[in-house]
Amino acid sequence: KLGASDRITMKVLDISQVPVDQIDAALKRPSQKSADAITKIIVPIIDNVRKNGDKAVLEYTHKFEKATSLTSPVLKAPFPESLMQLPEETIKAIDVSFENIRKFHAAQKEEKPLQVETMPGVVCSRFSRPIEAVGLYIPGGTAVLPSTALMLGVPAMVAGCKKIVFASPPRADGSITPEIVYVAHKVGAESIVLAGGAQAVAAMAYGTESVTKVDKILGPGNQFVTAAKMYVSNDTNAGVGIDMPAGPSEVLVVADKDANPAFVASDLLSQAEHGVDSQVVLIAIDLSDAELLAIEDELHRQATELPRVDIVRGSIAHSITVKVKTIDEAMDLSNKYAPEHLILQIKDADKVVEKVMNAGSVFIGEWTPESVGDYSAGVNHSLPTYGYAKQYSGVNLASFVKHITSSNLTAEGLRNVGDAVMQLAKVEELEAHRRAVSIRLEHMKR
Ligand code: HSO
Ligand code: ZN
Repeated sequence: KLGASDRITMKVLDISQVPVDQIDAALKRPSQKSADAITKIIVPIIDNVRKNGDKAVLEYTHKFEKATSLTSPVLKAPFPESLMQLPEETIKAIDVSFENIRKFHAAQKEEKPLQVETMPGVVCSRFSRPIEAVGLYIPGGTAVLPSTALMLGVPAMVAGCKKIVFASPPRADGSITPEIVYVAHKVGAESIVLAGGAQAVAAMAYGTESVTKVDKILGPGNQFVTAAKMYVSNDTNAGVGIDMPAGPSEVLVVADKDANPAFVASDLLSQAEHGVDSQVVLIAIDLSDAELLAIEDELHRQATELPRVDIVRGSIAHSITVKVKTIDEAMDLSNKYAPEHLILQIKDADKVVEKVMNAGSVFIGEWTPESVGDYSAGVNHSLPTYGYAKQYSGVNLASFVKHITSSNLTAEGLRNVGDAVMQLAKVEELEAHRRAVSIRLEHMKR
């Protein structure tokens, strides 16, 4: 029998009773290890991979993944059928999800270049081109995540990236999860780097004898992966971009009297089971004590039934419920928190979407659990965490392309805009700039 202290429950704060700074403090993300400490660990690894290539990558994989039988850090396409043997149901699930993700990301394609005539004869355009080589990091750790392979691989394929490189830590026997190999095959990946952590990031950033150098590295990972991504993206010798800083996964659920307590609890828990550092927040709008208790009871009951209950205990320990009176109070808090996932289990949820200012992805209404978006609806699950939803978008088609602009002027166009250019060049005292226009205007008069 469980004692009261074993009850899995979130701390409750009422905004009408607690000062704002206390609410803010409670909504702080669990703190991360100091950047300095992480950098000290990753820099030697990155340097070693950069200098010694495959040999260094293999050493780390032998050491950290215990995959001592591996003799090459890369698995090249075509991937043998034997490495993607899967149950029929799994193939079907991957195929359905693949197709929905493909459709939603294909719809983000800009059919034709954007073109605007800003003045008569002055035409400005913008067009996009795929990033040639992308490195997609699929984390290992406590769960295998073939869904992340889909979320990164499908848009890369739709965008038309020529070289798609996967990286994922192998299992101790040196193999890679067959689901990930199957997804790599479906998106046309050229190779899978059998490594994790900073060593995988470094291998893709600089290239090795067998790892293809990429132009951009995307995908979530632990603090070492994130720090390594930041580090290589700051190294002009690498010439590599990254998607966004990543932190532990999180969800914020807004629920009112209409919400089904079992649904609310299930959504909180599906995020809480990701890792002990995950954070879940419930904003309860005008719930009576009995209504809130119904959610808390459900949370405890469902949590104790989960195989990952121990992880859930960890994440629920730093998660909170905030009681508010109105939708506006709820949305103000949510926008301040800027959750990776925002779930609206409220009456007329679709009408509240216009109040959403900061969030990675929104799940609207009682029939939309976050897990549909995690896997199969078609939206991307690689999203900004840690409050970065204030300035970053989640992974989308644009993450895999560059936008290039062009200008095209006629003689009339140059006559129309030339004075402005020459005057500003004068102000900046850049005479060659001014002359590039004046020489042409004089030429026209001849
Ligand atoms: N909720 C996670 C994605 C995920 N869930 C993968 C299950 N598998 C971060 O958005
Ligand atoms: Zn998830």
